[in-house]
Amino acid sequence: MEVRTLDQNWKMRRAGGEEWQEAVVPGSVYTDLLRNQKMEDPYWKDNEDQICALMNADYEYVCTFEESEIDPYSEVFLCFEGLDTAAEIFLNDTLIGEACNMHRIWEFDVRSLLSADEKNVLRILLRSPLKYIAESYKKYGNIGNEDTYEGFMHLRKAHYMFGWDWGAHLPDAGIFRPVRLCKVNKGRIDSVQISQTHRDGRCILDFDAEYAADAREDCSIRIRVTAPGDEKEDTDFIADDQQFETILSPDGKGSILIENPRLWWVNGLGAQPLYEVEAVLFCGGVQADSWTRRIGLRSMTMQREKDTWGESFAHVINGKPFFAMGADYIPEEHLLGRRSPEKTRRLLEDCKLANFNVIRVWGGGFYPDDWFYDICDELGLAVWQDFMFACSVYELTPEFEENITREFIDNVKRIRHHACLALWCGNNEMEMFVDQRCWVTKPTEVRDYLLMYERIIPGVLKIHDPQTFYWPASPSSGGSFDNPNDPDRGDVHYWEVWHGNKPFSEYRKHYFRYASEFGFQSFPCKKTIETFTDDPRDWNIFSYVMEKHQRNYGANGKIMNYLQQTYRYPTRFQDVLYASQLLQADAIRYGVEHFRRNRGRCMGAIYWQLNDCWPVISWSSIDYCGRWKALHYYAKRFFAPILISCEEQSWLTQEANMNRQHFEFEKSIRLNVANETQEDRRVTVRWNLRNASGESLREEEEEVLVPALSAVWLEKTELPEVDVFSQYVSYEAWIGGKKVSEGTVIFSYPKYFRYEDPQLSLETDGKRITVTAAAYAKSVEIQNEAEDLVLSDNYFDLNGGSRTVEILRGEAKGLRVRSVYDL
Ligand code: BMA
Repeated sequence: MEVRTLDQNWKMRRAGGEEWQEAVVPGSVYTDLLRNQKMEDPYWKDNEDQICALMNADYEYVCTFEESEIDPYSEVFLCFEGLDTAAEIFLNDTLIGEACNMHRIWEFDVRSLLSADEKNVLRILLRSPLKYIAESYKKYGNIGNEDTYEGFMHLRKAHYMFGWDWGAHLPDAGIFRPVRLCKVNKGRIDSVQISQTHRDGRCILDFDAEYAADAREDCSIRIRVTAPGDEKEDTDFIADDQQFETILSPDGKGSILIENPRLWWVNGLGAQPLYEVEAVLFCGGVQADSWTRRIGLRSMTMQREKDTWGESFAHVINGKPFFAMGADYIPEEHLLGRRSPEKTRRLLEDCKLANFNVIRVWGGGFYPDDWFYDICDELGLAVWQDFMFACSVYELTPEFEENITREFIDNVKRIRHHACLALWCGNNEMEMFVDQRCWVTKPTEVRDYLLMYERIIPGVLKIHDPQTFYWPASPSSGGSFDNPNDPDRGDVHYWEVWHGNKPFSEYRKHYFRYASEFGFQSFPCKKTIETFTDDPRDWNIFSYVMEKHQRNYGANGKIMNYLQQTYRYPTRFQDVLYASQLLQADAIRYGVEHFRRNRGRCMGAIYWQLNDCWPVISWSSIDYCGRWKALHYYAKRFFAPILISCEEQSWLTQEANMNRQHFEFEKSIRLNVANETQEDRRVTVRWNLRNASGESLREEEEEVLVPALSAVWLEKTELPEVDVFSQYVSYEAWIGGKKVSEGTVIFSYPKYFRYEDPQLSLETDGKRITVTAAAYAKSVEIQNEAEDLVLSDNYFDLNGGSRTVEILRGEAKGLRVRSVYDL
């Protein structure tokens, strides 16, 4: 098949308008308007409102192209890999088709319409998404979350584009993925399904090719699998460029046996070797088409076994259950034309830097681009993939069913071969949602739910991807409204901390099997705020602009409420931002360390949320501009392969009220070392009781054997005499003379602790920065003028003395440093 990408000679305009603008395809209406200066920056102050209104109009795109060679081809079609969303497509003034689902791949036969003599004109009319959902709302009503425009669920367009509790109302539209002109010569490979069987150190690859040919009897498909080149760190490797070949049977089936396969592992458990699979279709001895993908040799599923607590829920790779460490991923942009592989790579590399091994693609966005999965394959990030349904009830009309079934097939076929694909999940929070609505729910709502997520999707997967684990919803306990958010089975979304206003010590009261959502908000840093307002009067968290960029109603006040529980009242805007980030980081650390200490019972900590799609106040650990919040550095530490953590009993954990009779609370520590690697580790655990200057008052040391993939508790130590205002405990884990993990713990609230002035100072040679403290310094932040530094570590505690960190990104210009002492 000959494929030509139509990415030149595009223009666009508001439908029926006079003036044509230059357009970039793939891209989007908003990015074209912005580039042509027909629109203001949608993220600036409250520009969003007027920019949203632009989507009350229809837009048209036109492309002219020449195509002289048509006759020799048996089939010629146009393939749209992503059309957002309601569109009519015309070629040379003839309507060739309509599209109404941004998640689908659309193909239209155009052989008879193409002209070989004259220029061809391709015209795409994009219908207003706002009008579309308003009309559907009139017809079907609305059952869904209130942050999003009415009727959003009736259009197969990423829901967040119509608003979310972290998303603006910016329903961009456009041709957001490539348009291709495809000419078939005798035959075409649609796709190849590859299944793997691992037994006795061998891997059998089974192939099932879907292909079309003018004369099947003259055709054959050759499969060639090429092993990856040698990598220094992998000593098991046998030979360079090993190749395996087979010819498929006429019905497209065949197998290859790979002895000594180099297994693909998630980050932290091993390497990510990727094998190339190439299928070539020969028709009449001539190459007619080819299809190439990269795969990883591995088995990956979920373990669900009855046990003393209920039923386990854990990822298993190559037979090894592992603890899931990561975050929930939302779309990276509101302006779809601004997506790029480079941005995604940087975000995902930052996940790897923070020791992630899993990422959950949340169901209210769109199925990510191919490059997302390619990068996850390379980095060893296992993907929990939701189907795109979230927080609403859908009308399962026959047309809707047909539309979503095509969507499932397109995406399953597009994504299934990826090594990183850990599981498919039916939807986000729908089972819980319908379950909670039981008393108002129409019987059809329950029926449609069951049809969509427990019949239609499993039916598609049975045919197109039977090897990947399917989970009906997130959260779920296995489906059919059987207590979907059960803490003892399946995955849990836990929101009592934050939405329920419970203190973050509350995490320790729960022992979920797999927490797939729990989160805490913070403000982004000042430079990111300056991307949406430069007016100093807005630099107050209760200003109109700051509340416009906060989509969880009233939540800037919620941050303040949590802040008063922990820190002293920060009077400067800059300090509020810093304190809010520490609060968020500590909240999530509290949860994750507790979950990892209880490894075995709990097997996953996926926090809400990784990223942002515009500059906003949210639960993200990396903001829209790519800047790391304190949480991302904390994640790097609390997701470390070897983690030492402390379950302390303190004033904070017991929420003791000092103004009541019998004001007393336990003061103790209980250390734990978690080992999320495949090797047993001999760990030296050291802890010190220290005064506020950082001087040691008591030192204890212990050797502990921490078996691979386990967490080991040390004995509890009571510290009844500790002065909660001026003494603290530091703890460290050492392996072979190297400190691998550490932390500190106090026994009151940070706001009551009498920090001494650590007189922090910095030195740098441009590549590294050394920070020195004269006393105990908590959550030391090093920042540059541009606030875009990425360091090997930041927001860490110092027991006095110095620490040198590496600069991974950004320039050591205008450096400054602060710690909790400064609040
Ligand atoms: C969960 C998610 C999102 C939401 C987040 C924060 O429920 O599934 O829908 O943005 O919480 O409220």
